[in-house]
Amino acid sequence: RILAPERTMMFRVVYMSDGGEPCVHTGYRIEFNSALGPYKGGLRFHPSVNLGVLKFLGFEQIFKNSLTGLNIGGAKGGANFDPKGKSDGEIMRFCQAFMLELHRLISSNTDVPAGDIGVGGREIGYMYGAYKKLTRRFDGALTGKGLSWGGSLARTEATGYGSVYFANEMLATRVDSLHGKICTISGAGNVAIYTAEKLYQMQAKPVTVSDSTGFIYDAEGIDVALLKDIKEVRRARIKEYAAKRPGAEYHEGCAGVWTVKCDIALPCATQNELSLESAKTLVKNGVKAVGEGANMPSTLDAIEYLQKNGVLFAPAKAANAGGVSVSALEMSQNSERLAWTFEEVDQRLKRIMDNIYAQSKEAAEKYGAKGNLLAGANMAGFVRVAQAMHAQGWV
Ligand code: NDP
Ligand code: 2IT
Repeated sequence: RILAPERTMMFRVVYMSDGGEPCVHTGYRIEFNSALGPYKGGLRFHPSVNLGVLKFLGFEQIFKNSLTGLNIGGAKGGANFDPKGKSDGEIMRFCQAFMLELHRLISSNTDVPAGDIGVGGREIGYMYGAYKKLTRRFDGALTGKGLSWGGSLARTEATGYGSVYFANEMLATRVDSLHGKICTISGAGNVAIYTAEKLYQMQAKPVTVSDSTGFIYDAEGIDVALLKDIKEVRRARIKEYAAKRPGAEYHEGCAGVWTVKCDIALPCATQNELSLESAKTLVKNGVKAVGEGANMPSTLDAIEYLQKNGVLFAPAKAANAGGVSVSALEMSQNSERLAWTFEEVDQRLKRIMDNIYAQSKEAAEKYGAKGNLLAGANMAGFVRVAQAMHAQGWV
């Protein structure tokens, strides 16, 4: 029962390009499991989006959301739309066209989408505006909203910050910490940026970022303000980073990021980006821990190799659960029509991440996989969903 999504929706999305042409895309929403709460999970806009990709993401989301301990079910959606190179007007028209269908499926108590690859604050804004117009409702039907219209402080930072909190907890089991560690990060989007920011706060040094065309190596440490300006303000390619920062190197090819020597590797771009070959290189270079910021970035054989070689491994559904956790905190704030301070949300995020770590560790011990956080996170997440499904009958 848990393997089959409760509901799978596919719909046509047509918007007008700046040249006046109709552009046709496929939109999706997979409402996978509602045992623990309203369907919850992000929307991905990327040319690679198809039913298979969204099903794996939605399936992962069920157990991730369970681990948060909050009342959220699992879902994922998106479209095979490429935001790269599109004008602001084209993005707005696409988001509005997407919501012409999606508004029928969502609301604060049924299904609550958020961002993922290619969907950030700008896209959520355009989608929320269209949702409001179509439904006459100002409710928490989307998370990741702007701060003046129902968004939560610390949602933008949450996934990256949370994955760093998780990594620090994991290192503590070896009486170690992030202090003084050299870290490599892949990706240069939302998760990568706030992973880098939090690493500095923990006295670690991020030295790489990447996008789908290449990677930056900055031995001095990634300049987060410059990275934000390039990615969040100007929406440019990371190649520009090297042009603006003396001493930084740009290399073609994103997989090369794992050849840079580091203590801790944090894949924060996309699925299957860290292969067995990359895992071997990391181990050869003395990596101590790998923390997954992205969803399923490491291939299964890479994970096995890392674990067999004594590398601490933080699995995605546990390590990157900070984003959806703060989304659920945004839903709470919307329900009570109040906004909490940054410190309050951040403290709750830290407590949730510490709890996810503890649950994953304990479940691994309880079910005979001591030290294996991947198995522990899967089992701890599964048990809560399975118990709720049993209690609610065969529906
Ligand atoms: P963004 O769109 O902000 O950034 C994505 C980054 O990953 C970009 O640098 C992009 O490069 C790179 N990337 C995307 N696809 C590929 C690819 N096929 N090969 C190489 N690089 C690629 O997305 P997010 O930072 O939000 O998401 C990153 C990952 O984190 C995803 O796996 C997502 O599912 C996961 N995640 C996100 C959460 C969130 O709250 N946003 C929460 C939990 C997990 P380019 O610009 O060249 O495409
Ligand atoms: O993969 C994920 O957890 C997300 N993209 C965030 C989902 C959410 O609802 O905040």
